[in-house]
Amino acid sequence: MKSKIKSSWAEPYKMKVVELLKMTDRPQRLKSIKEAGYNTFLLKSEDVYIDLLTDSGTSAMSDRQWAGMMLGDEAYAGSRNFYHLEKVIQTLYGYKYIIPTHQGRGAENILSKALIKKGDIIPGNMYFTTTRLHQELAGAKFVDVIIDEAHDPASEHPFKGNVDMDKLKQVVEKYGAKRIPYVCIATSVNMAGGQPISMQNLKDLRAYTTKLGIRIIHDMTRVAENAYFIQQREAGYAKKSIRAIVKEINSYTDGATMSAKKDALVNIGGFLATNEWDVYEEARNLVVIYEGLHTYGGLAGRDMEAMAIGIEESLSDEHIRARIGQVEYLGQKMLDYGIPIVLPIGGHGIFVDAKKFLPHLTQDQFPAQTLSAEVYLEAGVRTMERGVVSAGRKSNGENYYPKLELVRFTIPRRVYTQAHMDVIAESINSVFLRRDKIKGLKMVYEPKYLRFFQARFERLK
Ligand code: PLI
Repeated sequence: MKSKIKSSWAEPYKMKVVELLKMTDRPQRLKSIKEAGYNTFLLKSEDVYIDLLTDSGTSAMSDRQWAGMMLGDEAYAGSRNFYHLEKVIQTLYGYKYIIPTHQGRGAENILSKALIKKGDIIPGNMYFTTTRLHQELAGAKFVDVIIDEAHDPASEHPFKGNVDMDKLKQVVEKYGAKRIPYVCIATSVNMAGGQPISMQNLKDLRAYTTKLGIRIIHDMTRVAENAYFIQQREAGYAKKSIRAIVKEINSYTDGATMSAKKDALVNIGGFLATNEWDVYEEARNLVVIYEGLHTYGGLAGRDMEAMAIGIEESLSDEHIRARIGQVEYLGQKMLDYGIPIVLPIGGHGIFVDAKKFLPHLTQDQFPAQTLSAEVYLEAGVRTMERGVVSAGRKSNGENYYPKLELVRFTIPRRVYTQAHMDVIAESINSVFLRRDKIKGLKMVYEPKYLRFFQARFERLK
């Protein structure tokens, strides 16, 4: 088969510092994965060769960001780095009021507490683990209104993150607009495989929700990556910059939560943003309970400085082209080997379809968890389950059985090389060649919340 690998995505940076990696052999890895209960979250990082667990907090910061950290103003209140960050967010993202938080879920907690009443409904373009849990803990029920194509790994719809407007209208008719404090919209929908939402869909959503007086809250964790896909795929955007597209996306929304650990190129940090004074006022009251004063929100001054600089760097067209170019390179190599992956290739990683990869396992035998453990065993590459384990249980105790049973190969930003991508593709291919002999897992320990982080498994005989 002729490969469609593009060769024009070279990085707009060079290396100044490197981190040495430990190489392991198979017996060591077998011991490590058994000790970790076949859960890659419980592996020690030093036992991992290429770490694709997440793109969260794993970016390499630039020399400008590191220099910025030396400019940290560690005052308890009113740090100058807060004002810098506030200005960057207002200017580049276009939101009015900003509250820093220690990371994304800190913002989700505060936002959910500020806006949700018991019995409320939150429609959204697919769930995210922490986001939905905070909505549920605040008393709401999440309803998925993403288009059906998002649940089909093989569908090549260019905007699988789109909201199905008919599904949303049905939710509004069923529950009434008064019970919907906001629609929760993620850009680059993580659980769907890093799939974008289109600008047209956002415009339609804005027009519809404005009529009903319903807010749109934007999970903008990977907004720059979404903007890249709009630039590449949506009519009228090819000549617009990532900066301009990001600002336009945000302009159709009323507020945002952000995990700056992804797009914004920092190892820790996040924020809550809103255009409404009342919401800001309530969130500013809450942040002092859960995070810290509203001018630091659980962060050091130096962290806010690194974030301000990272946000600017993340919106460069050259950066995002190289970033997604690398992900596409890996995805295309896997396709060349015949590995079943979610299509189109998403923004932050490659999502392997574990149901297709291991068709002899039922979902109760945790195909994605199993495959993730096997990939580690094969070559020390750490990935993450995004299937039935991540989906967790409903409030009535029943398991959610998501259609998507995926293993996520998430690519940290500015960290690994093209040769690393080759090793990753070769390792998954080696597992693919012996897939018929792979046995499933049983769960032997299940934590109460967000079980995928700490659950333990044993291999089925
Ligand atoms: O990990 P946090 O608390 O900074 O952010 C939570 C969070 C919110 N929204 C989205 C879309 C996320 O992807 C997200 C965190 N994601 C992680 C940790 C990931 O590995 O994908």
